[in-house]
Amino acid sequence: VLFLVQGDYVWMDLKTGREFDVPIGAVVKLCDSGQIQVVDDEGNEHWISPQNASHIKPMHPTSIHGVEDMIRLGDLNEAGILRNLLIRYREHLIYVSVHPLAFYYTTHCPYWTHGCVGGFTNLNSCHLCSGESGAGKTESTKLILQFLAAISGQHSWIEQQVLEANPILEAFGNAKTIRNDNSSRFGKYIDIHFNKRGAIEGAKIEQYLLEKSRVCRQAQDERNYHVFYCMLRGMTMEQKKKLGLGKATDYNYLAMGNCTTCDGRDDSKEYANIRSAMKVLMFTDTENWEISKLLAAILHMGNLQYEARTYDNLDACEVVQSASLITAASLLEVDPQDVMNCLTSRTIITRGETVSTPLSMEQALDVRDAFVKGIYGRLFVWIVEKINAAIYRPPSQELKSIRRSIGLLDIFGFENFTVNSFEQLCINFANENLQQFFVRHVFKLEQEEYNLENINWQHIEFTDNQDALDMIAIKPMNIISLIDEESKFPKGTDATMLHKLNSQHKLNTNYIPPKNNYETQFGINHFAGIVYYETKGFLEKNRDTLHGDIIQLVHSSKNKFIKQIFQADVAMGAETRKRSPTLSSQFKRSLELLMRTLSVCQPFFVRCIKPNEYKKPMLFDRELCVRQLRYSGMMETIRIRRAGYPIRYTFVEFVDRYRVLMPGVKPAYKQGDLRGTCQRIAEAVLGKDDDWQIGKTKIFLKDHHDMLLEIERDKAITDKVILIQKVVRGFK
Ligand code: AOV
Ligand code: MG
Repeated sequence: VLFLVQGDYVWMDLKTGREFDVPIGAVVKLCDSGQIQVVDDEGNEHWISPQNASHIKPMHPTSIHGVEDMIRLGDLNEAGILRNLLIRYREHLIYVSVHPLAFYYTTHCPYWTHGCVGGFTNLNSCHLCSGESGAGKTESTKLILQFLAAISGQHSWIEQQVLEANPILEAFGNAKTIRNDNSSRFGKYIDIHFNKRGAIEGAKIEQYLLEKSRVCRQAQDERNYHVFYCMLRGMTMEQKKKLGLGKATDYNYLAMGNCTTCDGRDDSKEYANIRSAMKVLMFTDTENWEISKLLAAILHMGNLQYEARTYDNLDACEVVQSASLITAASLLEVDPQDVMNCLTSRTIITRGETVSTPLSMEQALDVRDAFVKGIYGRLFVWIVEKINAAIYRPPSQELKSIRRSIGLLDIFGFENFTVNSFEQLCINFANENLQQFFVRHVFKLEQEEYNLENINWQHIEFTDNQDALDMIAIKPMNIISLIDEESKFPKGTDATMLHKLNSQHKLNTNYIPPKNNYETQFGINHFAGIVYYETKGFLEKNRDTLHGDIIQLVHSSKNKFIKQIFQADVAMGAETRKRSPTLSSQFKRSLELLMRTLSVCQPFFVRCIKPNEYKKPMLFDRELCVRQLRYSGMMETIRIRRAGYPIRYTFVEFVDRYRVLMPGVKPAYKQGDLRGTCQRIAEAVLGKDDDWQIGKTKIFLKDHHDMLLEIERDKAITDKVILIQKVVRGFK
């Protein structure tokens, strides 16, 4: 029988049976003649009758006002975790931690003072932000970076340069989407290098797969990359005049989503920030101007008008003579007539003869868009290289061994739109990879180690996304490889590709084939939910090639900058270009390299949870949060952490660190029976029956054991120092 008084906190389970319903916190308002009135965390009142008394349970005191470190919750279940998130969210203390396997970090960063930065371990560390689009990965990455800069305490030029790289990357690589007003449309890994005094001495940025299609196409209520709008708002009239520029609504490439402004963003102020950041990163005025010229040329290209024509019964078209054409050509420093020819016909060599065939209107538009995407994509890569040139210092041979680094990974989050295309497949594939890295690290390797060391251990069930990942990219005939194969096949179309995917995978539970022969989409059951992909345009996007006439046009340009960013393409030659790797294979390769880099670091996982789907402050959607907690594996993570032994030392490490706690114990290298010595020390300090274990090569401890050992060690060392001081004084 529950004895409750007014003001008591309880869990209330209304037993609705809905999938994402978990018990909600509530406070008792009235107890009256057997009936209890409670107010739940969302402010709703309920009367609970005596026969429903089993619907309420008392709340553990730790859940009443919340805790900073989630592992300390007494009610360590979904309801407890969810309420803790809610409390932190309401109080604007959004960060909580579950150190060290997985964590959300707090504003006070208790976690930082542990092993990660405080006492540099031998291992470099990496911090992986994950969560769906808009959850807060980029903001967290920025906070971590600022924190690292603050503790490094130098305020050096290089440190400022590392910090200022971000506004530039965001200007060119972020955009407003319906999920996030500042959505990253590329992935980045920043490796920050520290010298042996712990000061930042440089960094290196790796970028992954910018969504180029956005330059030409945006969905309703979405924008192109920020930089375009900033430029149009922030430039002087005179500069704009030189580039022939007007306002955002004048350009097809900017106005397609019917949204040229973004609430809460001041594009003109942002422009000033971008410019000053570029100065810090050593972009010269000339370079800046050249970049603006290319951006302006892109906008003018998007305004070209076409007219359909028929030549010899062939569908053809012409570019209408217009100011846009003349300005675009003059900014690209090419002949307008060449631009026209390039965009409306294609040169092919058959039987040694060069012939020019006209392009249909649709093809011509595709060629134009491909050119524009080609320019923007290469510009982005050039900008990242330019930034790296300013902030990256290769280590000298002598420094290599002592330099420490901390890597920060911020990729594009899991996405599911009404219409999803090839880009979403790549983005979600990357997230699937990251999730597997997490699962491997937290569950698989963990349990493997317990087994190898013969540790008594209760196996914990966890959801493994390996099967989905195998189907997407690992096993033979995986989805990516089939798309790739079809992209290389001259007669391949999006339809033949879908057919192959169906026949190969229709029986796989992670694959959802189209319902009928007319449907052009397939579905994948990702760890974070089912996503349907529209296959139209898949092959073209994956091939990502520019035809020879365009390269020739660039080659003929007098603009040194555009020639520079296309340098590799011009040098390549037509045949090599045709065989150059597809987008998905390049992306897959760069993800593999990334995973390899991460696997030799000590990882820290930052799990970002999105409170609501409406980009609104102070709106906590319980169901959405539970869903994210579940698919990200938070419950299992906490369970494994509670049941497991997060701290472990090899026998040598343990003996050498803690032998001060037992008089007369010799250093490890003088020990015959290391295991026995470990055991003796642990029994003496931690007690024989406490829950620590000794394996074949390591000793396994809980957090509180580690804390106790450290406190005792501190005491022992201080005592020794006092003793030595006494002895020294005694001698005097
Ligand atoms: P994302 O990086 O995870 O999405 P962001 O880090 O860009 O998401 O966060 C989205 C928005 O949420 C930000 O612009 C802020 O308005 C708000 N926000 C996130 N974290 C915080 C915070 N710590 N404090 C205050 N507001 C925050 V994407 O890049 O779309 O996957 O591709
Ligand atoms: Mg982001």
